[in-house]
Amino acid sequence: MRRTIRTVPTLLAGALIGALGLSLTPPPPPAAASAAGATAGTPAAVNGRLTVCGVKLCNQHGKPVQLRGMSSHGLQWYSQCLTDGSLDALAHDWNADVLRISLYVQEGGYETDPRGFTDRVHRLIEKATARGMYALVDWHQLTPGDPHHNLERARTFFTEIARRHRGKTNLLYDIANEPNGVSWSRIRSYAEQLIPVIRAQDPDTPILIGTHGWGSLGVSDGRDERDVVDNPVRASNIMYTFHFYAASHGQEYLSALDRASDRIPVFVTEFGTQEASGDGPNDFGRAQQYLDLMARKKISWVNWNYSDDHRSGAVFKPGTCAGGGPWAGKTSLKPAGVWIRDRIRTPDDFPAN
Ligand code: IDC
Repeated sequence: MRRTIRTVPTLLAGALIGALGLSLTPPPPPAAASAAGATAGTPAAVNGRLTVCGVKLCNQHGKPVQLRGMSSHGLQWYSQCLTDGSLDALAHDWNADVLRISLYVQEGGYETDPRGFTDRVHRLIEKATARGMYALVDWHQLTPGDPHHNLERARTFFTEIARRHRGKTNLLYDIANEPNGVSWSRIRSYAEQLIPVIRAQDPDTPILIGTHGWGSLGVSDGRDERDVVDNPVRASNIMYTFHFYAASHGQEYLSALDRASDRIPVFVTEFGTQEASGDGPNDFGRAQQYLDLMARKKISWVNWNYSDDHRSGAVFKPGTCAGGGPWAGKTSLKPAGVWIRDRIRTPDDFPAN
């Protein structure tokens, strides 16, 4: 059986939970995967439906888990990097638990072709499901930064996604990538309008909410996590997102993540080992500090990004996607790709505590 999501304590409990998961409650095979019979022992099969438990994310047995995986680049630009071969590599060579499906709303994304982009997301959810990964559907609003700008579009999009996929146990919804230029209270009001729309279709899938200051818990606006702690979104089974870029965001961000994750459920839905532009030199030392913190506290994370964009944060070398790989192994990877693949593949860096 392949190694999957890390639970507490690490190896023994992982094996035990895996065994329990398979013997007591065999997960129903997802429709798309049953033909291939490929899902037994995968992260999504072993851990099943995820639920927010206190400040953690728990599997179907109530054990805190940490998901690790990759974000796509914008679907409007880099769909060619999301092939059957590349997703096989992500699931079976990288051993990723989760694929974040990054649906830009502007910049040539969803708003230009709602039908076409919604169908692309449907297909990618099925591909992640067939490979036993969690599918994190990312409503990638960015410019403008006020999520209310896209509220009607989000209602339409998530209503269809939630209705179509509500029978699945491997989904997560991220309803606002990086709100910016707006107060926390404005984001909160957006979340409180959209969440009931999603819950009406699918009452159980965890919902992730972007925080102010580009997902910095307010830090980049000179604020901090207390805005959220003092005024949480009035809904259950939700988490708040935090984003960082290690070469740009140092101790102040790290401390905010550490403090916040003691008080509210936090999911790092995007980070890079380089600068906030997604480019420039990597700071692997600083990035490892974040990873150590997230391992210790079972904070799930997703790295930006699984494409061959020229920037240093895109894991593949330019030309890889047009050339159809090679996807597995290290030959096609930039330094950030080699580094992050190692950290997704390896078991817990930290002993249980
Ligand atoms: C970048 C992309 C780049 C694109 C730009 C604007 O790499 O190709 O032109 O967005 O859309 C984020 C955002 C993410 C950014 C990334 C790197 O969520 O969309 O991608 N980043 O700048 N937040 C911090 C960094």
